[in-house]
Amino acid sequence: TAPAGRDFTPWPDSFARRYRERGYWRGQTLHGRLAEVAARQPDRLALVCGERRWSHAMFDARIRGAAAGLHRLGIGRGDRVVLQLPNIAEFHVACFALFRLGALPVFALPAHREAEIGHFIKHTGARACITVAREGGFGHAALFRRLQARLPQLRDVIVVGDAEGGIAFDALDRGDDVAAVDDATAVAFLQLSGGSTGTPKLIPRTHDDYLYSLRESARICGFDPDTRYLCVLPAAHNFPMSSPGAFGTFHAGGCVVMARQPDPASSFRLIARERITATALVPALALAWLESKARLDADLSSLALLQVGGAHLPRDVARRLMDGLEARLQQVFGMAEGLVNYTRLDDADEAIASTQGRPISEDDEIRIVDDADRDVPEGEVGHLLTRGPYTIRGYYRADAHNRDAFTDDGFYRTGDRVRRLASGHLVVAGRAKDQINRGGDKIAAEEVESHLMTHPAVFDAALVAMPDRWLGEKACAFVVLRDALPPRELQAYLRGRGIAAYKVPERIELLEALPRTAVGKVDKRALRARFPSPVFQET
Ligand code: J2J
Repeated sequence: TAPAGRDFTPWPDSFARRYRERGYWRGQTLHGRLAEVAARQPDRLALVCGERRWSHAMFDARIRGAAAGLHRLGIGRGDRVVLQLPNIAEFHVACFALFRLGALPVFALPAHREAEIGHFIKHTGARACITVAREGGFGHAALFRRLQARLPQLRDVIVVGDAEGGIAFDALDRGDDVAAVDDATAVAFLQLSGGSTGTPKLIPRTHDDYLYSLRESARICGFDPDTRYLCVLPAAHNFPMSSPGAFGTFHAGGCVVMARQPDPASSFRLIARERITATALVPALALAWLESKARLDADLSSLALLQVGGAHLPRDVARRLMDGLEARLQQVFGMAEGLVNYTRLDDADEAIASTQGRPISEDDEIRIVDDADRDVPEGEVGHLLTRGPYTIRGYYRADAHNRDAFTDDGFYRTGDRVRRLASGHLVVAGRAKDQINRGGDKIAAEEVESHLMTHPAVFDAALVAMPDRWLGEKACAFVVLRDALPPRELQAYLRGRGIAAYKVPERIELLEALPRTAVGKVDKRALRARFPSPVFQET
């Protein structure tokens, strides 16, 4: 069946014209910028991965080689290619090689399994994927081969490292240079949304808009050729990719160090060895850093900037990070759909500890509204709507959903509840969308509920967030059963359906019936009220 909906919703002409006039959109592509940096400073270090150390010239050569090889496989302009890779250098080689060809990486997270990956392939009509044979004991290439049997449109399974008989990514690096596709107005890739719907939505980002957000992010965060950025969150996530992340580091001519293991001790070793200057963490990981014994004898003196974002950072944890680490703390409140807010490096300590920053751009339009889309009085909490030079106007092939997710005049409904201070800084006060933020990993309640409902013994199910000391939130499923069943079996059932492990609820509570509101909807507020403390508390 043909996917319903438009691939890309353009900005209206008047907006596009303004964004160009103001110099936000400059007609340069992501790969074009990288090639420019490589030409200007070929010998500076660009990428460190394990024992491999590549200069910008070597990185550029590998990108060109991979692009030539992918081209020979027939991959070209407009093709979608699912990327599922751990934090290794090839992640970036593959990205920029696909950009050069005008092909679109579809960014999957390493935790995704049959259900998510199968959906990405079907929904985008992907004709190839790039992955590894195995990581953390899981066979990724085998997963794609199983899916290929069902979805023959997936022609090529390309494998980094030991290809196990598949197409070896490393062997692509041969052949003549292929001319780069240089259309900065084109969609560069499909990014994953946190989502709150039954199936994950994909986010089309253009070269023009993404490059603008990278460039400004790098400036705000003071990235320059001396920046050494540690990529410890999954590289495919928008935060370590673009805020300013790895792409912002490349843009600034700095060096990205890939952390394949996310545990604090491994990161501390890399920080000391590579003299890391900046990194990005989710609050759960920042807390793990604080509590890690390895911190006491680690040399973290090079770390000048510690960014924390992706989920609510409690004020007391922010204060402990400021006291316990020499690095400047920065809160980042962003979303793959666009809008990113940063506390500024020269903000007062209290603003850094207790706000989630202010937008990148003067042209990031912010509205804070009530349930009827009327502006709330200044300083009060409301729904955050936004529109701007790097915020999408529509999801990929999702016309029906887009009518709800955007206002008629193009504002994106973030689903976040915020208030704004006189300084323009935003404070995230809660969430209206039906999502669980499990330590930065977003779980769409509806998605897991529909998987639960396919079990013959399940009559009704509702997923809500419950408080967790480490992750901030975890998922709890309230389930009404038709036939007796140990809750543990439902968790095993969900895993068997092939959904990412982080989406499997840690707790399952059996009920006689779900509480309902006057209009007959499941009363999730009542379900959440069963937990002793609220999950999300503005501090
Ligand atoms: C509270 N909630 C937050 C914060 C994100 C930079 C940083 C993060 C993301 C990201 C990103 C939060 N406090 N500091 O893409 O470029 C929640 C909000 C938001 C959703 C977006 C970036 N920072 N959030 O987390 O697309 O609910 O992007 O709408 O994964 O995470 O999730 P995602």
